[in-house]
Amino acid sequence: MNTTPSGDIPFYGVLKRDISATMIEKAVEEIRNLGFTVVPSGFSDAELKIISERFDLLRLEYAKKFGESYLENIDEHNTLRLPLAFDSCFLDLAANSNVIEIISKLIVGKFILNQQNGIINPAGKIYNQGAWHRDLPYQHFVSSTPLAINALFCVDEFNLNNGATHVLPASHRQESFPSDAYIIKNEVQVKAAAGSFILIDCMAFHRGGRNLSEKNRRAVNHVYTIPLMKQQIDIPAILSNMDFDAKVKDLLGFKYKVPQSIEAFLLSRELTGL
Ligand SMILES: O=C(O)CCC(=O)C(=O)O
Repeated sequence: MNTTPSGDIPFYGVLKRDISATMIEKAVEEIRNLGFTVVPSGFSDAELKIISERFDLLRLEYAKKFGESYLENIDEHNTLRLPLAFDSCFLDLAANSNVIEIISKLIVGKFILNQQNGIINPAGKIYNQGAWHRDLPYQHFVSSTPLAINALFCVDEFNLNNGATHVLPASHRQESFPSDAYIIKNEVQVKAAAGSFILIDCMAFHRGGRNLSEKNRRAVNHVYTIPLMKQQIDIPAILSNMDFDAKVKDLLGFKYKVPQSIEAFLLSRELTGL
């Protein structure tokens, strides 16, 4: 009989074994197998307070810029598109070192930030993320390694009362959306502290829960994908007159802009070898 190094899990007949010692490795193992996990962001309480305040300020600024009733008419009133374009504190979320380290172990090769959205699960109201979906919607394939990962930053605590995210474990490993009975039996609701990230393989089915509390439940989602997938909004174009270090530029997709001509394509080959 064999046992783990700590000696408490007996097994036999095992030739292959996954070993996860660090927080990062444990998170990677859970996402690979179950399709989701929760990790701390490492932000201090003071930093969290700033993010929370800036989120509320941005919501006001955003509604003023795009028009509250227009946003409501197109069901965009509970979503803030690309917050990092308005306030650099949201870039710190997108570039969080725990998230980046985990994703770099999951997605083989390069990855980029595909999208960032401030999301509000409104108290006592219908939520536009409240129906089951994949973050690569309309897709029904199974891949041996993840092509896209969602990192959902909890600005507020996620609990059973305010609509913590429902996830269907291991559903990134099956092509079709399962039956009602299967979902009801197997779904789990993911509780998470304010300041943590819920990481979900984008092919795992999930949905926001019903917010039964009296306060809106705020979060910032990030989808990271292989560069082959187009960004939701052209991030390099929006941020073209801002300066970032090389790593952040790569993450934001500056290297992967669609060349506007054959000459531009050839130049990008010359510069990046891609
Ligand atoms: O708000 C939630 O709990 C889920 C969010 C979600 O479904 C998404 O970001 O794709």
